[in-house]
Amino acid sequence: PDLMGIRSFDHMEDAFNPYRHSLRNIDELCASIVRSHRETSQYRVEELQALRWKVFSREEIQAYQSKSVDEMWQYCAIRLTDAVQFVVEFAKHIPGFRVLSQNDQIALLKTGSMEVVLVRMSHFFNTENNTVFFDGKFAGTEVFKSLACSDLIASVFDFAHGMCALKLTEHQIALFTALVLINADRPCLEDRARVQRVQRDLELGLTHILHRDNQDSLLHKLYQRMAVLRSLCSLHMEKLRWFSQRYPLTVHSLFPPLYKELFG
Ligand code: CLR
Repeated sequence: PDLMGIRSFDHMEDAFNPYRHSLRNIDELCASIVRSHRETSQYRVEELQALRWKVFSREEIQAYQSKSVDEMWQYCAIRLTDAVQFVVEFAKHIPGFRVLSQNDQIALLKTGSMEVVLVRMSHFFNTENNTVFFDGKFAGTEVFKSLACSDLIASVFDFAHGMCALKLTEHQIALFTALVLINADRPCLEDRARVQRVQRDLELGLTHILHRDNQDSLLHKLYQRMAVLRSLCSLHMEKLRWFSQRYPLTVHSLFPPLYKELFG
């Protein structure tokens, strides 16, 4: 009977423990993701804040506008690839990402890295004059005119504007971008069940953070943003296909290998 008593006590502890255990784990998971996000943000919030009103002059804008299509594409592809590299670093530090197979890690990065860059863009965006931090100063859509894809640029700027309106905290952005990356619905996954388990933990983490911040209603809005992201990225791929048909040599010999590997 004594043993039984201990066992049933154990059992009660067990029934209690998964909850306490998972809560502690989720706190740890969130903390670790926030840390990775911070360490892989290209600029600090204060740095960017200080540069907020540094915009390109008319002459500088004209210089960007008179670049050739392929020169400007190459230039932007390099800037984007830099940003993607930080996202890859971020991914590598997400506890659940490391345990996935190499194949699945690459599959997730192929579809998710650009989406994360676009979410991160909101930190580099000034809604008061609709400009984004690019090449050392803040640039409006007109700076990207020579890319010849004004619809994509307008949509990307709209998206950034919408993200800014949500006024997410650094913690919320960190969890949201981790969730954008680790998504079991992506194509070409080997071990979908495993990705799903990691995704669930991240969803718990995001829900937990939003609840703690008294902003449960944001969850729905964030899922809506995910759908918009998906369409933006297919537009990006479409533009890249269009561009590489016209300038195959530029893409082949001048684009960063990582850009081609992920999007080509
Ligand atoms: C996003 C957040 C990153 C830093 C960063 C670097 C490059 C920026 C990017 C941000 C936002 C989008 C951006 C990009 C360079 C070019 C690209 C401004 C701020 C624009 C939208 C042009 C895209 C052109 C493609 C069609 C090649 O941490």
